[in-house]
Amino acid sequence: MDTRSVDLAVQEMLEVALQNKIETAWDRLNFQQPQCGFGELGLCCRNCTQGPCRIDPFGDGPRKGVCGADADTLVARNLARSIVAGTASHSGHSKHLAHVLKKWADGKAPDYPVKDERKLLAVAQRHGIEVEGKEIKEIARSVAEVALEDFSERNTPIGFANRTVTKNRAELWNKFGVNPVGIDSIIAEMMHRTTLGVDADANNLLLGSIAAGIADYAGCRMGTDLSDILFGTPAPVISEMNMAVLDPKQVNVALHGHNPVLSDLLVQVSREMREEAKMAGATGINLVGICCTGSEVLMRHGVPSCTHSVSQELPILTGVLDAMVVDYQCVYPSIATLAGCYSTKVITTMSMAKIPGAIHIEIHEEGAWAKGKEILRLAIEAFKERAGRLYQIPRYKEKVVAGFSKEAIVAALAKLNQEEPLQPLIDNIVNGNIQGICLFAGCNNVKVRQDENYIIMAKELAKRNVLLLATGCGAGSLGRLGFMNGEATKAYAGDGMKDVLSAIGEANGLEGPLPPVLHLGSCVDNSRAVDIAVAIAEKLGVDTDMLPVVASAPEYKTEKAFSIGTYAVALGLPTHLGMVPPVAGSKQVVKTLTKDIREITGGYFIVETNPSEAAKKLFLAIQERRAGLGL
Ligand code: BF8
Repeated sequence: MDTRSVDLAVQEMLEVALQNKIETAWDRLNFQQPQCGFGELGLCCRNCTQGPCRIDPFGDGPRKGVCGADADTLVARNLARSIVAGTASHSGHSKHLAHVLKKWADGKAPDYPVKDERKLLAVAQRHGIEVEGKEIKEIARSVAEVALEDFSERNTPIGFANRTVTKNRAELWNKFGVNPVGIDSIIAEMMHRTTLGVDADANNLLLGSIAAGIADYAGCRMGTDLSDILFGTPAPVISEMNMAVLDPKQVNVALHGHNPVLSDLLVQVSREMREEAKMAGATGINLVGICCTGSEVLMRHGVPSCTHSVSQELPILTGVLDAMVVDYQCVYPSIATLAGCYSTKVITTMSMAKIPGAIHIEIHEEGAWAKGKEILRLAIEAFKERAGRLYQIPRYKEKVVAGFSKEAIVAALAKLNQEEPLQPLIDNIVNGNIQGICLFAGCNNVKVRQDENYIIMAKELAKRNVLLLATGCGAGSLGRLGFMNGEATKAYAGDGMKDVLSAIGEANGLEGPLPPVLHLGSCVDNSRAVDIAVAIAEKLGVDTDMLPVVASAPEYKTEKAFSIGTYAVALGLPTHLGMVPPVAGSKQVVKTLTKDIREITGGYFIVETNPSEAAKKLFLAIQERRAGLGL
């Protein structure tokens, strides 16, 4: 058994790496052994130059850092900084989108017109913006300004968080003093609080972290809303996933990173460049996705996804990838080194995200189209260079149905009940055909056999009639391994859920049932899951902590995953982590996160590294919630 990945395409390419002595993330993990035990427990502090300080978890050595901070303070402070970094990433992404929207409204970004006016109006009205008799550009400017206002400190809590959750939830956040007044302001405050000699109270630091998590939710929600406005709200689309989506006869371009500002534009530009590619001897331009940018263009354009997260280096090894175009986040710098062995061009595009060895072509909203052409021309040149060279493309790929925005789900349900679209879903939760909902979020992590936790948990939960939602690389895992099509429903869903998904499929004129795992999009699109949960809660007249809804990050790795998990808990969800987070050095922090926090938000963390056990624990949490609702 290959202990590195379940994915056969990844296994095949890792063999190629071995034969050609090419180093991958898996090799580098080995080179790192043994990894620092203090770091793994959260017991290392580098926050001042009297350190680095380490605390002995066994109690024989030092119990305090030079300043006197104990294990609880260190662990809570380190965790807080991770969550804040995640919040800064998601909200940086959404701030970028707000600037694009504003520039378009001001006539400075003609390549970025509003594509979904209906969503623009809906978001505007949600934020109390007058829309009657106003031009689209004027409304767009107001929405962008309202979004940008959410970053700085004001007298009111963040709109993109507070206007999109239940009223009760927002009040509860106020009551416990965890409702931040600005995204950037809580990021700055938490950086301040975690420097030497500020906040030493672990629980207080954790409450601050919850506030940062709520700001992260606002950033994600803003990212989703503004992307939908600019590039269109996703609707169901059929595509494919895994490395066989690469085509040796075409110019293959991988879009990697997170922000659709670049990738969506390249999808459009590529249509114009097809003839140029043909003149170079290619049959066309084949765009494929990697990671969350891949999900963005899959959801809106059906661009197939090639691979995800820890296996991002491997498409280069096929020998047919002509360019990898990246924006930011989760892009391993190793790709530029690796590409040096092939004809692949790695192209960085953002001033804040350069990689030594890559070609840098900076994209700004002004003149973006021309830059997009320049990038694709480089890919066409690389295609010419690889003529006659050997290649090896794994033959694996799976059909996926993606594009499940909340709007798309409601539209599909409306075919069963036009007046009350959510009612059929609620009826089936009440009668038990659907026991509950589990959101799979997060990454792959090279420390876990890639995709294994997702697959085991998805099978266990689907057979127990739990409807699965997925985002980010979690959606990638489940898509690449065949969980996102109607056949998967027949293979894995329990009878009750099978009936429901078949009825929805039939009512919508599909050839089969909906998939058992609905692809909601990229990681910022975890906000779509919140949107669905809030809609159900409001329909039932309860808060989100009463719902049989749980979240899981079976193979997470990034700081962004910490912040998403934190906002899931802030919303009241039992939230599973499939890897032990670096908090085990503090009993107090562990207790607060897994038990005491429940008294405040209703949510809590479940840490379980065994995927079958994790599925059982989540199912139990769902049963507890059902009992609470009298179901
Ligand atoms: O934001 S799931 S490895 S790609 S962090 Fe990154 Fe994790 Fe993938 Fe997208 Ni999300």
